[in-house]
Amino acid sequence: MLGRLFRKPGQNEKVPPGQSLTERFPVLTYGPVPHVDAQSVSVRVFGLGQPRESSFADLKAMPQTTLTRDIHCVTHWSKLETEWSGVSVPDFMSGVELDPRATHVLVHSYGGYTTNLELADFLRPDNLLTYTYAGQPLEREHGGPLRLLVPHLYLWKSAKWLSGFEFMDHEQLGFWERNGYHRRGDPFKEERYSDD
Ligand SMILES: Nc1nc2c(c(=O)[nH]1)N[C@H]1C(S)=C(S)[C@@H](COP(=O)(O)O)O[C@H]1N2
Ligand SMILES: [Mo]
Repeated sequence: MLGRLFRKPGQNEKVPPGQSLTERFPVLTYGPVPHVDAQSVSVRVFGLGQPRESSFADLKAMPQTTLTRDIHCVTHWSKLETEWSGVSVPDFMSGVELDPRATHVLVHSYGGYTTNLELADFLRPDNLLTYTYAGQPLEREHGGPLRLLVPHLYLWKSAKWLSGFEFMDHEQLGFWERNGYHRRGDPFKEERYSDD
């Protein structure tokens, strides 16, 4: 409610504070873009969870979900109503037995990128292992063939070129979180940097 009072006239309430809308889809990648082909992609579950490896074909055989969600990048752009398809994290995890001590996950990507999530932020039906953007196969620079989408947090949590989920009983910071970004990254709370 306070947000409403302080919002600039005409500002869309779907746009978090400090963000501007873009129609474009900027690419933000640290380091080189890895080459991953759909035939060899594999998503590993390891750490405090029953080990499992899922191929692209395995993912296609799971229930499929299409979602339209707003995305928010910490570099101040937001894009409304983007459409993604793939497997929701709860559907992906329905066959995985987690150790009851697991409280956090470290998401891994081909190329070495990582990002951390609390289990409650991970196990949401809005989170997708996604390979289709706007009805088209996900472009390589946007994480194709497979990326994670975590639309309720800043986009650095949406790991491109997804390779695995490592479950842990403590928080281990990922790449950007070790380099000054906030451990959680809620755009509506402006959790941009670790001292926010
Ligand atoms: N593997 C990997 N995933 C990544 C990144 C990266 O550098 N490597 N950058 C993150 C950041 S900081 C952002 S803002 C988004 C950008 O996604 P986009 O390039 O599709 O816009 O991807 C996130 N996922
Ligand atoms: Mo980012």
